[in-house]
Amino acid sequence: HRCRPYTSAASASLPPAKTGHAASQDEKREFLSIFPDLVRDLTEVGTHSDIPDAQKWFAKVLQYNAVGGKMNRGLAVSLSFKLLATQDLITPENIKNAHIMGWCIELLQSFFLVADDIIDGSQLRRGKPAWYLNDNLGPSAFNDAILMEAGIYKILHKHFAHVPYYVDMLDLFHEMTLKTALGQALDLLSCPPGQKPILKKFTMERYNSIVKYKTSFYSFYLPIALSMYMAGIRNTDNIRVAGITDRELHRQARTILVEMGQFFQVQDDYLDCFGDSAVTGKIGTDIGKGKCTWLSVVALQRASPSQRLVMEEHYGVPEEESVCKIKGLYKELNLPATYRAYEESTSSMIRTHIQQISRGLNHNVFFNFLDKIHKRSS
Ligand code: DMA
Ligand code: MG
Ligand code: MG
Ligand code: MG
Repeated sequence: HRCRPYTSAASASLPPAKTGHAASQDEKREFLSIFPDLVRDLTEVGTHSDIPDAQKWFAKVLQYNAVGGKMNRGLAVSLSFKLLATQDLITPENIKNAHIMGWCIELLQSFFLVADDIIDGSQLRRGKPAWYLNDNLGPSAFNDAILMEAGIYKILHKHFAHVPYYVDMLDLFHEMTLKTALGQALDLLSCPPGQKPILKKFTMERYNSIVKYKTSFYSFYLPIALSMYMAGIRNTDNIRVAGITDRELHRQARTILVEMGQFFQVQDDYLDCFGDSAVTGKIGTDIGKGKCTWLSVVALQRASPSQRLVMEEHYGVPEEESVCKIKGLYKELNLPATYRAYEESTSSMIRTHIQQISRGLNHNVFFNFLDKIHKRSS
């Protein structure tokens, strides 16, 4: 019964568009305040009480890994829901449900980050040692990533098993997880372990596919799609009182959000090399690991034959000296200035695209999300 093609009631008679805003301190506090309840759902619900050691460990994993980020993804669900839903649906209970969904995205993110840091050999995450390095956990951190992923479905079942869009929601989480993992696979295929990165594969087309899959879907489409499902809540007679399960609206939202995600990952790549660790809370590894990044792709597009040789020789070599050579080359090729120009032109292009999408979707959902990432330094 999923994704029934409704004609959107919202576009037929349009109320004045709400403008919305970035998350206020109060909203962040409110979002954070329900986290302990979710940890309790996962660790003290009476199930698994015969294995208290594992439950205690799970709580510790959640505490260390799920909090401390910017929470952009998690907060986006309620911010967007408030813009999309009719006023009667914006109740404290529904806002809380949006926050719970938001935390499920944060758990998905934490699951991927714990794994990503192991894979990428990163030292720092959110200003703390990456989980696998904390207390010398090493490979056993891998199971903790699985714990967090499994936690998502426990929470969704507890809070949403009765809602009409439960199956849509589960499908969406599963689909986003698969897409992200495929993106991570593609990311890794550019730099096979024990080999030099395959620079001839470093095209902009390939890069765009990697980041579309590994970043855009779960970071941008997932929160907005969930808020769209929620805004489609039915009344007690199961009549849809306002709703956005419309396939065409989802397609339009996805197109714009994928673009935004690509923009976001270009920023992530830039910050990996040129960002301030004190602000990003992480230490870059892309050059040493030989990742197919926006910087490496643009560098290869612009490199003279001798500069290409520098890339062939030093890209993907983790030693400090090689990493410095590559950073020097990036500067020689003026990549910081190119990046600033890219940031300006891409954000204004995304703005134009937002203006072109259906009026059935409040454009401020997208403008607000874009405002949050434009010119970011962390
Ligand atoms: C991250 O790509 C993608 C996922 C799915 C975690 P990345 O390795 O560039 O992220 P980060 O810079 O945060 O390690
Ligand atoms: Mg990484
Ligand atoms: Mg990675
Ligand atoms: Mg990165």
